Amino acid sequence: SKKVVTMGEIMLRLSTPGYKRFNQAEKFDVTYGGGEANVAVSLANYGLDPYFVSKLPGNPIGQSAVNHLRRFGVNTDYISRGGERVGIYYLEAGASMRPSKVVYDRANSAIAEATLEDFDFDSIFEGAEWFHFSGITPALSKEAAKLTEEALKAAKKHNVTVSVDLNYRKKLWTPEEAKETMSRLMEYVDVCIGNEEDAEKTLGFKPGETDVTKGELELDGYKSIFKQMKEKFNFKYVVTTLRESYSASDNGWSALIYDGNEFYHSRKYDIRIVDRVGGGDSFAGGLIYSLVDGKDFKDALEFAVAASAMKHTISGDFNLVSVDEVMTLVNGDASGRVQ
Ligand code: KDG
Repeated sequence: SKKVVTMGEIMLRLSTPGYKRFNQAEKFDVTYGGGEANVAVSLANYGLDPYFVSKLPGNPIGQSAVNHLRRFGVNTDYISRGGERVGIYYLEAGASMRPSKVVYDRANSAIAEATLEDFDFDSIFEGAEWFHFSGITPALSKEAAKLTEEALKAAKKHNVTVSVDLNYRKKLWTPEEAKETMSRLMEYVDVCIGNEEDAEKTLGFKPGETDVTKGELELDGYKSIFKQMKEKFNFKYVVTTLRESYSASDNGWSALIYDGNEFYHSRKYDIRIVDRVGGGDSFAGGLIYSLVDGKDFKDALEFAVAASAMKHTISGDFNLVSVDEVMTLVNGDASGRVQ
């Protein structure tokens, strides 16, 4: 099956059970997650051969993170072992009008301190079809930004298609820092995924003032941004998910893709949120799987948005759904479809 590579940080995730606030919790639910690791798990579920590139300490917590990835079918051969610590993120699940809270404890994690000697990018990208990274990895440290850039160079040398999820994380860097690094990395990218905030904070794009007529989803704003992005960086596709809240308990979930000629807005789903963490990653996973599989970009978008709609019903960071389950939602009259 097809080799796909993702690179980033996997963290220990400690979440309060039963929607408790941090202050109330007497125990945490334990799992592992991280943007690019989550994408790799999606790809494993769809039958591809995903390799996650990272660094984790040789201690039992690092080993548990590795085991967790293996359990869900991710190849861990390129995870370098060493360093001091596994990053942690604490999650207080939100409900209704109370948003989720995330607290990071990840400074000086093994991957944030990794160096070029930890990886042999030539063998990593040998025979690979696709490389996915996100704006989280280069935000971890100067070394991690350098690593990302070297990985991208090697990927291009091996003719590997590259996708990015811009994933701006305000707790990791400022828009100025993000722009400096991310603009440089965009020259290697074929498929760019990011919402309006990501596009502004990591690349400095805003809708042109005369371009927007306040549509239902402010699609005009996206169209304006996507055109500018395509023009500046010559991406093959520019893509975003669109979240629309229309009542306290329901959310409209859809996506938009631009191929330089045409904008395609997907079907919309009415999602009930069990766990929204990893929703964006499950979207990226669905899109990458479909494009590697040779689907047309509209079908790829429909698969990706259905896959990520399903992720919202699953607790933990990982999207544990199969191609058949996603296709049932795409093809059928499964409940939750709005239009
Ligand atoms: O996309 C999900 C991620 O936000 C979550 O896994 C935590 O990797 C994480 C991050 O850096 O925010």
